[in-house]
Amino acid sequence: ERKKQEVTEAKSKFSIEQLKDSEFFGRPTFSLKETLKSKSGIITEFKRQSPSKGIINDKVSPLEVVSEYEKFGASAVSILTDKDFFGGSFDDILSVRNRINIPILRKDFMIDEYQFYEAKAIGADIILLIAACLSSTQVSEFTELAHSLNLEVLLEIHSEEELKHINKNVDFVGINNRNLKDFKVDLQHSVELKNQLPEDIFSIAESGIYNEEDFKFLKEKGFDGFLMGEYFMKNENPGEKFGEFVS
Ligand code: IGP
Repeated sequence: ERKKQEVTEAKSKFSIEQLKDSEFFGRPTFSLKETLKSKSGIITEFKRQSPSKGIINDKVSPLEVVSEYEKFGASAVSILTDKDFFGGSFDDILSVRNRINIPILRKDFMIDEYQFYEAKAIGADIILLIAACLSSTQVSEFTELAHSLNLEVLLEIHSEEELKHINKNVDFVGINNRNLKDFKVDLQHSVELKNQLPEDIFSIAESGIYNEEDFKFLKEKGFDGFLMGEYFMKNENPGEKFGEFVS
């Protein structure tokens, strides 16, 4: 509901035609399918705050953090654009787009076609679809729209029920280790879900990876990628922390 209102307000400011005229709209995008294999496999996140943790880090700028993430081998960076829950903004992506050469995931709650044009206009390469917020029809329609804009699609699931939302067109399936209702993290549950995925689809383990053991465990279980935010962001220098993690 809150998101719907936000989108309605945004639409009244810029039309889709205006978004199409923006500087980044026609740029060639970067592909996470490529960088997942050629780099660390980790999608590092820039996140100032979250509903479960409150303020995580409000002292660092997106540019200083994501440049270091890139330098130490991130396959992509995830940047929150949701303001109310996560303290993010479009500027967080706009201010770094021209400065890094790896894919950017626009992390937000996608509920309306308009947001895909926005994502493209601010310079994103990948968008997130959260199965829990969408119908199967919406997932396939939004996937088609994203692809028509050269955006890759990460579909996030958390339950067995949501496996039904997967269609062969989505580029990556993310399994959220954190339950968005009670914020509990359960890696074992994610592994069980992963074992039920179609074999040829890229799998990303998301959230609650707080140490090397968690990471190794998930890697051994065959995940192709890993989305990590807080573990790095809670440090004074998140980029450096990531550098230590991968070294
Ligand atoms: C990162 P963490 O626990 O490493 O900070 O998690 C990322 O997975 C998490 O921010 C996330 C998220 C989401 C945020 C996963 N899915 C959906 C907002 C909406």
